[in-house]
Amino acid sequence: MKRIVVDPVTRIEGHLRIEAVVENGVITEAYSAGMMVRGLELILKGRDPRDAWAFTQRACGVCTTTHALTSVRCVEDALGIVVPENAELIRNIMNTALYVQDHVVHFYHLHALDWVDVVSCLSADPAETSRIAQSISRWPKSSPHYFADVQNRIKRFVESGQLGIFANGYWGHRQFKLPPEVNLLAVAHYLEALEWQKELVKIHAIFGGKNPHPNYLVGGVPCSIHLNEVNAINSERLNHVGSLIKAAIDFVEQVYIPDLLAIAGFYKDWGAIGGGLPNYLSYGEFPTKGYNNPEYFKIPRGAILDRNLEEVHEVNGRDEQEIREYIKHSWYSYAGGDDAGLHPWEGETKFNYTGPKPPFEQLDVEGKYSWVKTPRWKDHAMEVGPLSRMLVAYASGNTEVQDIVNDTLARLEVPVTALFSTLGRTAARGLETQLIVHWMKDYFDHLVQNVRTGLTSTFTQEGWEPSTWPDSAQGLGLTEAPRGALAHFIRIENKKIANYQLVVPTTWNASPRDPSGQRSSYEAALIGTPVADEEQPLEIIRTIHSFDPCLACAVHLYDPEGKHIQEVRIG
Ligand code: NFE
Ligand code: MG
Repeated sequence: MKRIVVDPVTRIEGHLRIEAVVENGVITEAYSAGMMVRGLELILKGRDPRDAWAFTQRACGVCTTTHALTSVRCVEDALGIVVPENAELIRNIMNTALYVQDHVVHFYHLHALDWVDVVSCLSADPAETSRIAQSISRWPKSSPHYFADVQNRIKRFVESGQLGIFANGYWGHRQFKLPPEVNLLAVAHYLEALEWQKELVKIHAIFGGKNPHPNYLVGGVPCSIHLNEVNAINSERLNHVGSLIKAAIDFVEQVYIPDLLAIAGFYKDWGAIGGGLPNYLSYGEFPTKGYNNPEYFKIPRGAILDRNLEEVHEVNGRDEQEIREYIKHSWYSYAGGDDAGLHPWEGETKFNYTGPKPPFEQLDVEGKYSWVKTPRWKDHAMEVGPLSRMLVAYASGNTEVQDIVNDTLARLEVPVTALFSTLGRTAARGLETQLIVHWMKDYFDHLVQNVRTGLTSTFTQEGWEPSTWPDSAQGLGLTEAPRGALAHFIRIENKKIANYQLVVPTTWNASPRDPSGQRSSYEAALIGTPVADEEQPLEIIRTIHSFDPCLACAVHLYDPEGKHIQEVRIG
């Protein structure tokens, strides 16, 4: 049967190919394939474990810092290192800053144009846009004159025949539902968010020297605190961080969340589309009493099966029966054969490309068809990401999460089942941002309080010296990256890395089928999605983008020559 091919899916990181079978206007079958290959796990072998963060962080520039954080946690776990409280707080501030920036950028720059028709905003009445803006928010940039200016900028783009960054949308598609005035509002904020996000990440530069890819350190953080020292984290720098956090709270509360709710109100039907898998996994995140005490994390660790919010299952990444990766449909081979599943401490990375020479018409979905491995939790296919986190927190009885979720469902007048959907996934990302931006302030206030009382330590030397290490050790780093559950696994032999495996959020969500034929998140979520126009499969993009794909993370492997191995084809 003929398949719609979308390759590459754009407005994501990395190369993703989707093939979907459409019958009578509805998707009945779908395949997701990672079309790039890289090689971090091989590059890490034989290196000093204390350097692993710098290599793994290069997996991706979007969720920048998350792999470094996971890596230092993993190595510290292996070597029994416990970092000082200030280091945990600074890591939390950097991680929450990443979340807020990443989620806002996803909403406006990677996802909004699936719902917002840029060209339609040319026919908007700026005075009416201004009235709408002022009715949903007290954000100051909201005069008729301001929106008329934005409209003129877009008009000049369109008249020049060059839409620039807006060139490739399905403009005019009949599934765009917003009035021109709301489209104009969203486009104005798209442009503002671009400016704003580059300010926020200065937090990474202040604590980690730069962004993307700030510096990390096994044993703590690579910055010292001294209020009057020019080169340290001093009063001026702390004040700068404080003002960036304040601006972040304003932007999230006055721009992102009002826009999210306004746009969602026109797309409530997407609360019944794109649900996919009924299973949700969260490793938990944001330690309040240290990384080794997950019972005190702000977002809990746990798993939900069959959408049963009455029960949260315990998750143990060390149990070799729980997390396993399969390669039945991925271009790798295992010594134990194609049906084997390996816990990542025993993980293998051996390429085995069996597909035709690209470009090709169609994936061979009976055989291997992706560079992404297939992770499973107790052999269940699991969705990971903001929706999983909010559901696990909700079901675990976290009242902060329950309140914000219940309030939003009531405001949108949608049932609780609307969470299990494309709309629910996009809403969950916004709601967690609303919580996390305040947690960032809490961590910052706590850090300032510590410094005021003379507690300035940011690093421990305990366990740093290789002469103190055992002959062999293994460690596990669990993190919730913005896109979901992220794990690094290390085995150390004779002071060097013997094996290092990354099991990444997009690996869970974008993977091909497992040996028993179970679909992963993307493939499952597309089933039942309506497609109004097969030439312009906007609906496929909406559901896939709701996961915020990152194939660079998912296939953390480099082609040795660094060249493209896949011709790009738009289907
Ligand atoms: Ni490259 Fe990443 C995040 C990680 S992948 S973006 O968030 O880890 O899904
Ligand atoms: Mg991996």
